[in-house]
Amino acid sequence: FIKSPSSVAVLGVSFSGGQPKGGVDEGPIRMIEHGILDQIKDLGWKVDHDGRLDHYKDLEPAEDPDIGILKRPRYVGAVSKAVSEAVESHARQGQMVLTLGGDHSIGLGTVSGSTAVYGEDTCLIWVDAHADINTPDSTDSGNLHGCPISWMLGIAGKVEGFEWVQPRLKPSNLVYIGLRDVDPAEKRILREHNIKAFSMFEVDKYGIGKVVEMALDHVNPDRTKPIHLSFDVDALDPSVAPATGTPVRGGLTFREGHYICEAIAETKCLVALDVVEVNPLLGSDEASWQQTVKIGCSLVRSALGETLL
Ligand code: 6HN
Ligand code: MN
Ligand code: MN
Ligand code: MN
Repeated sequence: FIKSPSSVAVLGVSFSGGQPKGGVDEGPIRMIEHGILDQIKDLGWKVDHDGRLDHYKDLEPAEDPDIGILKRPRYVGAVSKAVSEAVESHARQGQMVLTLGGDHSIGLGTVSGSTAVYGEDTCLIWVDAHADINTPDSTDSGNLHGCPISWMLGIAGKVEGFEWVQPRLKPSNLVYIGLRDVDPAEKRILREHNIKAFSMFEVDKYGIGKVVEMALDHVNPDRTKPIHLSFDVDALDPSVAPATGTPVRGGLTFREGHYICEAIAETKCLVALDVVEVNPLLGSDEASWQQTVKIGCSLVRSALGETLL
């Protein structure tokens, strides 16, 4: 893979079907209005964005009845398939791929696109309050943004809409940072598959510098493999990023969140970045959603090489 690509493709995925709250589909447009495209250009990147936000409305099935308790399974499956194809085609051209979400169900698409190109070397760093590894059988909510990783690992079983998925992610190439709201069934899955996770407990115990170093040592000891970073803004403390659908107290500080992105940028191994779950319709007032949009943009800049000095 190209260690320092010069061009970044930006995908705006205006999708909220993986969870019940409206507004998360407005994350991409608000980040673009805040100037993220020019900010990336100012960092020296060539930006490939066609000005289109993909709502994938044409992929919405006329009827999409629940399967068990799974909500909008065919729509979520079809959108992730389209996202996967888009990410794959940009990555094949040697571009960095930045995906602005949208709810985290689209992570199935972005990561599938990366693994299609980079194969089983692909490392996935999932920064989140949640593990998003429920299977269709284990989910209590039926919200598919809580399930994408189970498909990547091939433990989800057969569900209509997801026949296209090729599970190409090795459990040993996955690492989490920021966890603090993990369902009992998810804890069992993490243990069963020996998946490395740094919860807020480890962040407090070792400090973020050590945690990121240990996370990288686990998935990418020689810093030679391509990294996909999927950043759910609810990993940040709700005082830092309030406008998100499933906030959980006790999260990452502003600096800890940015440090993760800066340290990954420093490896020069980043090939794809997702910033998801920014919901401008949530948050108590105008200032709180604007703050969240702004942080989404600054996380992107940090991951794409903005430094403090
Ligand atoms: N996210 N574990 C819960 C569920 O519904 O399965 C929460 C999932 C949250 C997902 O924030 O991307
Ligand atoms: Mn394009
Ligand atoms: Mn998530
Ligand atoms: Mn989350």
